[in-house]
Amino acid sequence: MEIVGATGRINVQGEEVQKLDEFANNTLVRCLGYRGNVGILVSEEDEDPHVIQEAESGKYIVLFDPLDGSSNINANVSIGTIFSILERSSKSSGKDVMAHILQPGSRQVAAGYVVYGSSTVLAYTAGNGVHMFTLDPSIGAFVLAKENIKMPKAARIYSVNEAYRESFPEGIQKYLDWAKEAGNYSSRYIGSLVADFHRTLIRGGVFIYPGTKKSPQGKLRLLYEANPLAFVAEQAGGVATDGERRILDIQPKTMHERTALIIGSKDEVARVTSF
Ligand code: AFP
Repeated sequence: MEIVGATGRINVQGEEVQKLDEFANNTLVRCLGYRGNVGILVSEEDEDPHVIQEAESGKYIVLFDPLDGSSNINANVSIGTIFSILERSSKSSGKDVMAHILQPGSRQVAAGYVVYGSSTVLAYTAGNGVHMFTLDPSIGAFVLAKENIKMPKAARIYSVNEAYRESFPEGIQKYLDWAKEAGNYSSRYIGSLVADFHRTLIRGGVFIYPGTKKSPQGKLRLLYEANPLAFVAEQAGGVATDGERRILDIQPKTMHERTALIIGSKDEVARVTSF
């Protein structure tokens, strides 16, 4: 039980750090740090990047949320790991670490996530479709479960924390009113982005986390939450926007930048943004 519970520390995002957050972060930093081709690591848990190699050999940058949805750990609800992989920018010098990190999501070479749920599932894209694997603990390996996953083009499911409704932008409030009036929608909200997104990938619908009064820019992080999921969504035929811009086109200004996120089935995202 040493591994469950809070550490008593508050992270760079102002959130309570769980022991499992630290464990996941240390494991990823240690394992990725050994790989000769990884030059820079960016983690939700760490204020500064880990620069492993400035030399040309460390050509990849791995950005990750080591344990997304960690406030759900104690309730045994699905949580996960989200990752984005960039290549060092050829336009910048080897030593300009931030220039390599602050690239738009359209430059990701691969991205994906792992959900620790009723089974452990890995979904990833390297720009040629989305592929899903299931962990087989008896052999200690991920086994291909489904190739080329496509997100349903439309589905009447919305996923949003409606407790914040009054502080949502007017268009989102109008969409929610319209969906209720329509009478044939389901609401699903886990509170772990990675699990809410995975359901949206499989079942369709839309996940919405707009700007609120408390977090005017949105709560979710652009570089290691919105970008990787947007890449996966688009590769599966879905859409991801901040309400105005395609997520993958946003030029990041800071490493832990937040964004509003509307992501999911093509038709449903279009409907949300039409109000
Ligand atoms: P934690 O990792 O601190 O639990 O945050 C999870 C998260 O960033 C994301 O996974 C959820 O979608 C979102 O927060 C839920 O936020 P609300 O509790 O504000 O709905």
